[in-house]
Amino acid sequence: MRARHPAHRHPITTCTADLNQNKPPPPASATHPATLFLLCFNSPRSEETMVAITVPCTIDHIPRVKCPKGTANAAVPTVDLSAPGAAAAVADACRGVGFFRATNHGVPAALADALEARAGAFFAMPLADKLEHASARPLGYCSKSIGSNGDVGWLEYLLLAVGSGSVQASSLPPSLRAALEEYTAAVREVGGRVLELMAEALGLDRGALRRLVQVAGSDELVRVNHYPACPLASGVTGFGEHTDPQVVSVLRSNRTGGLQIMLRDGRWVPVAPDPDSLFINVGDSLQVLTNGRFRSVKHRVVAPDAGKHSRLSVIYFGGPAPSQRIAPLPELLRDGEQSLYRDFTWGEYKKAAYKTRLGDNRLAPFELPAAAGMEPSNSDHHCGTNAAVRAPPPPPPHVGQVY
Ligand SMILES: O=C(O)CCC(=O)C(=O)O
Repeated sequence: MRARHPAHRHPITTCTADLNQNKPPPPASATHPATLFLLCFNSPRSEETMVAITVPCTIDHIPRVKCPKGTANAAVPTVDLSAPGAAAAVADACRGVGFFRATNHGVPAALADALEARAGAFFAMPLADKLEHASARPLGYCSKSIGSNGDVGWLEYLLLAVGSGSVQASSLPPSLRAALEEYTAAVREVGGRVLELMAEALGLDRGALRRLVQVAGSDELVRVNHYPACPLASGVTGFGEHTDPQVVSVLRSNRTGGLQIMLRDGRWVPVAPDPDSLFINVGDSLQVLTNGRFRSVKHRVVAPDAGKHSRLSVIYFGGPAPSQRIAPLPELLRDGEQSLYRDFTWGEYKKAAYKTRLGDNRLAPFELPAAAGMEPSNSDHHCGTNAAVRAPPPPPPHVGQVY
């Protein structure tokens, strides 16, 4: 269980605001954040604001991150995917932050714009209509609950399977489904190309990583997140800190910020929104496949404050087939290099991940003693004024020059 600073935690026991309509809460709640109770985004009838959330839950605040101007942007590497040195630049970013901005990715802006418009229209529908798409948990529509272990955030989302390249969303409005399919196919291609660049930089067969996540039966997902402006308080958690368990994630957002990543020294930095770029995350599985050479990145999202535009993000997650063994690729291991992880399959990892909280270090149970000290612990540490800046963890053995 994550340690939470009480000042950053709000028990949620009463519902006062509607996710769609951003109606303000009663003044009493607004002036006494510790008694902000029962956060309710939607009622079954969207025009009403009263709700019933029967299970008590909490929502966190994300402390304000203060970074000198320019520092945040400088912390996020940019890779021009069409440039000759792209493979080396991708690998550098993955060994460092585990995250980068990809430019010249080739996804037409019109596809992203169309999806943004269709998704916006979907999330503007009354809750009752959206809930018609909520029956296939964990897939489908969901409001504010993330996973099944009590994590909540100020968002609603669609989580869909991408089967053999096409989005499994037969019940969605046809225009949204078509926009999602077109966009996802294009972004999936970018994910595949990025995996090829990574493989090239690691000295592997060019298709070695791509084949793991883009084969029949692989576990690919697309998630569309909608974070409305939060009228209850400032700095409310939209999506709590976590790493992505898959191999690779490809994210795009609209012009509303909120995404933050954790650097290797433990500092959090905001990621400036850039709808023209895609953002690539290294996932836990890629960390294991590379025996720690590439590092999965912890990230989180702050919901927009009252009066701001909603944030809309779309993420393609490239995960392997359930039976795929996740272990360091033998071609990467140097003489005498030990695996930092015990073997597992993607199916086992996913099952284990579903039992954890969002912010838990899900790889910890799979780490072998050689990995001890490599992974920053999962305790709270924040950047800026509330930062406890850590020294970078020691590199795993033989990671000096990967390529
Ligand atoms: O909305 C974002 O920018 C990130 C969301 C995220 O981390 C996720 O959906 O896993």
